[in-house]
Amino acid sequence: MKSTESDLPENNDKKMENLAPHTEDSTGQLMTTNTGLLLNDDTSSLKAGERGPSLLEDFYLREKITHFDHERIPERVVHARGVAAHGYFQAYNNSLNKYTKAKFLTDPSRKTPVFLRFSTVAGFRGSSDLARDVRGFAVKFYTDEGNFDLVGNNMPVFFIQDAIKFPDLIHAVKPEPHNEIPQAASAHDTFWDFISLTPEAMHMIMWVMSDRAIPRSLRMMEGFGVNTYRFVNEEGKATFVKFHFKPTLGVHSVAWDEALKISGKDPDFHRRDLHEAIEAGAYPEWEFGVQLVAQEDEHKFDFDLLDPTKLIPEELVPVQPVGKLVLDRNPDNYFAETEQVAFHPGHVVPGIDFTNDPLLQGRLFSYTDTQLTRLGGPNFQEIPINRPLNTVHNNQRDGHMRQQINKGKTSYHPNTIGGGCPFQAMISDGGFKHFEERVEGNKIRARSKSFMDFFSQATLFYNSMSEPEQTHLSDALRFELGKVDIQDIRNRMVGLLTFVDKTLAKRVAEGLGMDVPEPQQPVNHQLGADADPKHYEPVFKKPAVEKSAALSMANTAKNSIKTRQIAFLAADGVDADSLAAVKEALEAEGAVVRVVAPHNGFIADSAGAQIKVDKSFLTASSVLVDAVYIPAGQKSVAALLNEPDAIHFINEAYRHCKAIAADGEGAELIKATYVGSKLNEQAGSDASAGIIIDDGGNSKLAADFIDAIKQHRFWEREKKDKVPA
Ligand code: HDD
Repeated sequence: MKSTESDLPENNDKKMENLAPHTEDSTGQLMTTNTGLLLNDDTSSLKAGERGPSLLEDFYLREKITHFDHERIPERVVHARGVAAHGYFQAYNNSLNKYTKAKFLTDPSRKTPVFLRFSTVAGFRGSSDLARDVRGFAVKFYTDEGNFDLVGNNMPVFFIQDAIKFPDLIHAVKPEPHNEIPQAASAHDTFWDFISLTPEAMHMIMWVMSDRAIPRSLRMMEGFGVNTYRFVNEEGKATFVKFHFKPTLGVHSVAWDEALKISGKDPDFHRRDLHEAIEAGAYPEWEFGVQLVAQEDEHKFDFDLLDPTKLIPEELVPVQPVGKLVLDRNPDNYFAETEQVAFHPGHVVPGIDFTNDPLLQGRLFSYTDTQLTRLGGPNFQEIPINRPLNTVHNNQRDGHMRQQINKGKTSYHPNTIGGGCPFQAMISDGGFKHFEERVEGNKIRARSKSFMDFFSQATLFYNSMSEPEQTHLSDALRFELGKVDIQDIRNRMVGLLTFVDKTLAKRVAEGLGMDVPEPQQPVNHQLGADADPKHYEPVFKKPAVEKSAALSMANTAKNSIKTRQIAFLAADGVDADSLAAVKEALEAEGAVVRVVAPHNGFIADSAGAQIKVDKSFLTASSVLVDAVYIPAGQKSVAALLNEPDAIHFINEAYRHCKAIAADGEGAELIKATYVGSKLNEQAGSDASAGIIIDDGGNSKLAADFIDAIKQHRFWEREKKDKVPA
């Protein structure tokens, strides 16, 4: 559409004045080429005659198509699928002063901007959010002293102990090279082949096979720094530190059957959930905490602090809350921000330093290296999302896409011509100084013997699970190994499981229709033929604690229904009061109500008012919501009884152990489902947990429903039923 003269802005640049640098807003602007030439026609290419060939002279056509041809950059080799948000971090107090000189952690008056990118690891950029996988949890803190990146995961340990095995691990889990199958899934031969030969992975395998690998929301996951880092204080004294983020909404997951269905119904489920929550002002929050270990206590544990396959049980070292991290702004542009952000565990600030964890040491090389290919050269730090708050001064120059215009003649140090600038900072001015760790030893390719306990924390994790969590874990292993074609791999895996827990091994073996192999000394197949086995022989230990409460999601916070999605199944004639009263009660607690009806548009309630339909049964699904309510209203319920999708909705919500409530005639719909028959048979038993029906006797339906939603799931229903859904 052409603009009329009166629409024209006085000056095409005027509107840009109020924008932050690097942002563009086309509102009210005229279209230009990339050189700023005002464009009069973006619709037709330049031709020799109306029906003639296009002309090479058409500089605009060539500019536009060339730009388009180069719109894609290589995706991340791992963690390709991601979503991010802006926010801030603020310390509660200065309690960390004793341990670190990092100002953003010790000065409660500072509000440090952050950018947090969540990701899955194995899938391509377009893969489903609900793959069984580790989730990346990478935070960039834009501190006044430079950027600090905490590049962590939602699980506190890792598969391997040494970065040299990372390419092998990733090659094994990624789609198989001959046919590029499967997408975003570890359930295939090559992954389990590698794992079955790598006993050090067993602890991490417990985490990845647990419900942590299928989160309900990115807002309901923990974050962990995984590797052990060091704090360094003003006096140069160091303390070991492990970083934790605990979500205020608690840690929650979906069921595996649900995850599979979400992958089809809404593969963007997590990214949509994050985006919508932030747009609605329900800002995701985490408490940031640390586990601190004095330098002199380095060897006091029965595991090695440098071994990234181990966690420090919170019973041994509690997590101290340090501050709050809040996400309160969605990116303006996915590519410019989320895709181009470059994280690196080596981005540290004074007060934070590394340990000799061999995984971390390798990571310190990998992350800059990968950006050179992904972002095209050494100037990626100049991309707006990667720039620090403070200005950058050094003698690095030139290269692809250089943005900075360095003034002056000198680009070397030392110099006199430039007055010696830029100067090196004194440590007292905040200059970074590496922690002076004393190091000595032979040059040797080996692992420490203190890394050779592969099973005790895998057992600790399994023992800390609730019964339903243990069942989910063994079901996940049955699923994954069930997709493995090579029997030897299954045998080796079940063999390794016997060292974690014999019952677990038995349950998995039963599912696979095989016998549990006789326990054999696990062999570390990574060994070269002439390697000294003394360095690699597995060691068997009893964990110092037998159970750790923090490892089970059953012990998480269950005190809020904020941002939970509740489907109201309704049709014309729905009882106005029954709908409005429960809606009001749920919304007052921060939940989101979605009216699901046989058709889009509007339905008329019993009082004749028009109720907006959020989704029809065609596009809605029980797997996309947390709970279901069926309001009263004879006509509405009669219509729903004729709607097979409504019956399925309830059966499926029941199968996935969600809270279900019905008011008045709404109970008829429940009775018509499989759930109804179960309720009759087993009233008052586990089968009816989380089902709230007001057939005249329950005056506090909304309150009971809210309590039920807070529980997240009634997993106890699971083992009672095999619902046809
Ligand atoms: Fe890594 C990306 C987390 C081990 C090499 N890693 C990447 C991301 C996260 C992690 C969250 C995505 C960052 C983003 O959103 O852009 N990685 C971890 C954790 C590890 C770990 C918690 C173990 C403690 N990673 C690890 C090793 C290596 C790498 C051992 C290589 C030696 N990771 C990479 C990488 C990536 C990456 C190839 C891909 C894209 C990127 O770095 O920027 O360099």
